Amino acid sequence: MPELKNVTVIGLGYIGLPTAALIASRGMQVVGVDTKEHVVRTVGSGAIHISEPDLDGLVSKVVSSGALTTSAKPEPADVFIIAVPTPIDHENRPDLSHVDAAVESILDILAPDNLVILESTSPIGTTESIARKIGERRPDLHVGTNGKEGGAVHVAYCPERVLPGRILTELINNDRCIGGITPACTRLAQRFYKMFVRGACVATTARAAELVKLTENAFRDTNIAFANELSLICDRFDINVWEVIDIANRHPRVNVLRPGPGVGGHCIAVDPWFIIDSAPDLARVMRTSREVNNSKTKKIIECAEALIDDHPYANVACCGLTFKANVDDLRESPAMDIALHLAAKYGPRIKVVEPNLRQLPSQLAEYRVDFMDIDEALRSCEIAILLVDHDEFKMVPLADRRHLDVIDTRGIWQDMPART
Ligand code: SAJ
Repeated sequence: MPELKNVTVIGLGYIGLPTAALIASRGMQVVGVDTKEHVVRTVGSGAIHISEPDLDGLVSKVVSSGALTTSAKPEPADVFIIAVPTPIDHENRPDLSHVDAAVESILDILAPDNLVILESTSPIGTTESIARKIGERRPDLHVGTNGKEGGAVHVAYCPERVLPGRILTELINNDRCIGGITPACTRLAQRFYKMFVRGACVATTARAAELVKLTENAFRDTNIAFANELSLICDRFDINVWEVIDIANRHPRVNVLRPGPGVGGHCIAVDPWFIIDSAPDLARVMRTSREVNNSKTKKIIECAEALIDDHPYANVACCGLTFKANVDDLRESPAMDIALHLAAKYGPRIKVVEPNLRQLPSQLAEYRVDFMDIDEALRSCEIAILLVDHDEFKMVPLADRRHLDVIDTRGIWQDMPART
């Protein structure tokens, strides 16, 4: 049985770092690798460079015990986990350059019995192409199955599925989907994940596992698009969309998601393109959903401009910048796009409130907008564009916001009468 004691995790971002720390806390020796020098240094000193509940304590503990160390380049190990970004380019096509670089960086140090796992969201066929590359560049190694002398290199795909804000809990408790390029690879990867995952480790093929991950996020994107489309239909007929959803969801088989200012983050707004790019002629609902969700951001900008232009002397509070509630993550954030657009057009009349950031992001600073807390914004503004449903905003009582003209993109300031 191959050893699974030493692990190298390539990529110390939102997934790689919590994964490395969790594995290190389960008795394995882990080396975390990143191309960014400040990440290697920060994590190596026991601190963290991202914000995620309870991660700081765990990283500090495993670094001080010596179970987690960091390095700028991969070191020989029993298991290699690749958790690097897979963005899309300006034509919405998958950019796999970080995965390619990660594979390249381990080719020379791979040894018989190693297990290579890809966790990054990837187009169908990526794991098989990694196995092919290893086979071509290291003909001395048997990839996938044991050769005559034994000691294969095993290759598998196991997508991350955790929700930012709940990463450590979900890393342990969520079910995992594991697809090797051969059944032997799947079995070894299952053995590895069972060492730290409490959820089920469900076996499938590498290609199916790749599509499972893309399906999960494309499904959510499509469902959010339905809610966003419904919000536009309600606006046209002057019907409260939040009330419609609330009542429709009392049907036992209906669960409409929440409309918003568009879909953000590095996953839901990106991953459907991986399917659309692979099967453009078939993925029609998914493409339309992406378009609907993107167009919702433009619609909010238009509505905000119309309201602000109607009140030429009003100050405007942009409430929230992050891509979703109670995180500090600005990646692909529609709220940020809207605030930037309004700041560029209205300058110092725009006041920005973001309780999860310590200072105004530099892109906004150049427009001379003020950064303030929600209490000050309520005192100094006549208009509020509510962009993110942070807890701090939910707690604002009606009496403190009655004087405002509000565009509530998240439905948290609706104050609907009780109906039952
Ligand atoms: N959103 C809405 N309406 C909703 C739900 C979400 O507008 O009803 C918006 C959010 O405001 C945000 C975006 O969608 O802008 C995405 O937020 P999210 O909470 O739905 O998802 P993420 O991006 O934080 O995490 C997702 C999760 N995937 C699914 O729920 C299927 C997570 O489990 C994945 O691990 C993660 O993507 C990922 O890394 O792929």
